[in-house]
Amino acid sequence: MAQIQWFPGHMAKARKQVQEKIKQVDLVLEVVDARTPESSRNPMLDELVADKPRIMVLNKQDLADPALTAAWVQYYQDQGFAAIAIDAQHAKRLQQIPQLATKLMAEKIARKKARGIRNPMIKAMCIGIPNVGKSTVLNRLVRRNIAVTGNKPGVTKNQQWLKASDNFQLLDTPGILWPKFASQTIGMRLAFTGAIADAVFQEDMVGLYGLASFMAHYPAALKKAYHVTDDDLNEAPHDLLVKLTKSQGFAEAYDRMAERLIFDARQGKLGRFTLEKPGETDADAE
Ligand SMILES: Nc1nc2c(ncn2[C@@H]2O[C@H](COP(=O)(O)OP(=O)(O)OP(=O)(O)O)[C@@H](O)[C@H]2O)c(=O)[nH]1
Ligand SMILES: [Mg+2]
Repeated sequence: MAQIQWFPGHMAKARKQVQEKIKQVDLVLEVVDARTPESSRNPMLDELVADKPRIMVLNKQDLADPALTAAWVQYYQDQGFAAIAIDAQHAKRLQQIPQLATKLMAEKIARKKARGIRNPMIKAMCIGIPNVGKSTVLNRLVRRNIAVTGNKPGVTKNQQWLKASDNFQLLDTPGILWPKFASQTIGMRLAFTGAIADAVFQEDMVGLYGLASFMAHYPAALKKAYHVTDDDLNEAPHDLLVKLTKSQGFAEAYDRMAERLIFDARQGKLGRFTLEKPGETDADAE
C-alpha cells in the first residue's frame, strides 16, 4: 500500500506553504476527525508547528461516539494541548475557540498592549489532513461562507486569510497527508471516513475493515441497518460481507456492498462511531 501515490505535488506544495507561513502566526488550530483523532493527525505537522501554541479541534463530533470523544479530549489535555470537540456544521460551542486562543495568547497580548498596541491581532493557522472540516470550522468562526467546502478530500487548493473579528484572523490551508502511513490500519481508517480519495484504496478492503470494526464495537448498528443476527456476528468478517452482499440484493458484487457500508457509515446511517481508543496500539486494533 505504501507504493500508492496519494502524496501528489500539491501536497508537497501545501506543506511548503505551511512552513513559510508558520512564522507569521501566533497559534495553530489542528483540526482532526473525532472518529479517528490520532490517525487523522499528520506526524509531519508536529515538526512544522514545533512549539507554537496549539488547539486540538476534534471536529465532526456529531458523527463520533460521545464517550470516546470525551476520552480523546481528556487524552490531548493530558498531553498539554488545549482541546475541544465540536460539530462545525452547527455554531454551538465554536466561540470557545477564540476564547481558548485569547487565553493561550494572554501573555503575548499583554506584552503588545504594554507596547501601546490597543487591540492586538491574534493570527491563527488552521491545519490538518484533507476533509476533516477545516474550511467549515473557519466559515463558522467568520460567520460567512467564504471558504469553499465539500465532502471529498482536496477541496481547498490555496491558503486564504479570513477575518473572524477585529482581533482574530485565521488562515485556511489545503489538507495535507504524509507520504507513508505507519500502519495499514491508519490508511484504512482514513479511507473509511473519507480523508483519502476513494480511488486510492480498494473498496472491498476498506469496507471489510469497517465491517470488522462494527462487528467488534458497534454490532447493534449492523443489526439495525442490515438485519444482522447474533449468529451472523460469530462469522468471519469476510463471510458476513458475502452474506450481506446477497441479502442486500447485490448478488456477488462484494465491492458494491462494501461501497454501501462505507456510504452508510459516512452518512451516519450506522449511528455514531469512533474507530480508535486513546492508548490503543494498531496491533490491538487489528
Ligand atoms: N457531520 C459533519 N460534517 C462536517 C463537519 N464539519 C465539516 N463537515 C463536512 O465535511 C466535509 C469536508 O469539510 P471541509 O470544510 O471542506 O473540509 P476541509 O478540511 O477544509 O477539506 P480540504 O479542503 O479538502 O482539506 C464537508 O462536506 C462538510 O460539510 C461536522 O462537524 N460534522
Ligand atoms: Mg478546506
